[in-house]
Amino acid sequence: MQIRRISPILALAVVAGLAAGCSGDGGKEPGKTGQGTTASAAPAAGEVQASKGALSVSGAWVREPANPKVAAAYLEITNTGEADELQSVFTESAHRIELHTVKAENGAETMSKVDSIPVPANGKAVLKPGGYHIMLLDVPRPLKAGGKVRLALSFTKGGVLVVDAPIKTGA
Ligand SMILES: [Cu+2]
Repeated sequence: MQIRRISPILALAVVAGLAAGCSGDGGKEPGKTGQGTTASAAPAAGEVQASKGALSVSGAWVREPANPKVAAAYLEITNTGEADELQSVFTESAHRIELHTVKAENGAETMSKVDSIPVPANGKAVLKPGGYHIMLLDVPRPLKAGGKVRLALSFTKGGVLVVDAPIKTGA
């Protein structure tokens, strides 16, 4: 039996549970970097980082931000089933998250908020620089390359998938 809509509270609980032990209370943690967990090697390109039902997620990463208060996360969602949508994302690494797309207007690229990101049936949703992305806002602790960000991705039909997105420099 499948629930159509996962409650934000439940998704948050998933993240909180999995991230237990590395939360801190917003204060400084001398000697600790990133999430406080061991940073493993970055996953190989195309490697599936999480899967559930028809959905799998690969290539998740977060760009080390120039402005420490905001960051963008990118990943690929492969769907072998019916059309779905990425509805919301939760993380302990940001106080606020929005789903964004990039639009070209008068030759300038601007980001705008979207309610959800479509995941086509038997297809892929690709979140990448210059396109759809997950925007992390009000980031409490600086995100540094070598660390990682745990993201809980909540889908309309597919439930919640959790991935660890390595923080990297670059475009
Ligand atoms: Cu954005």
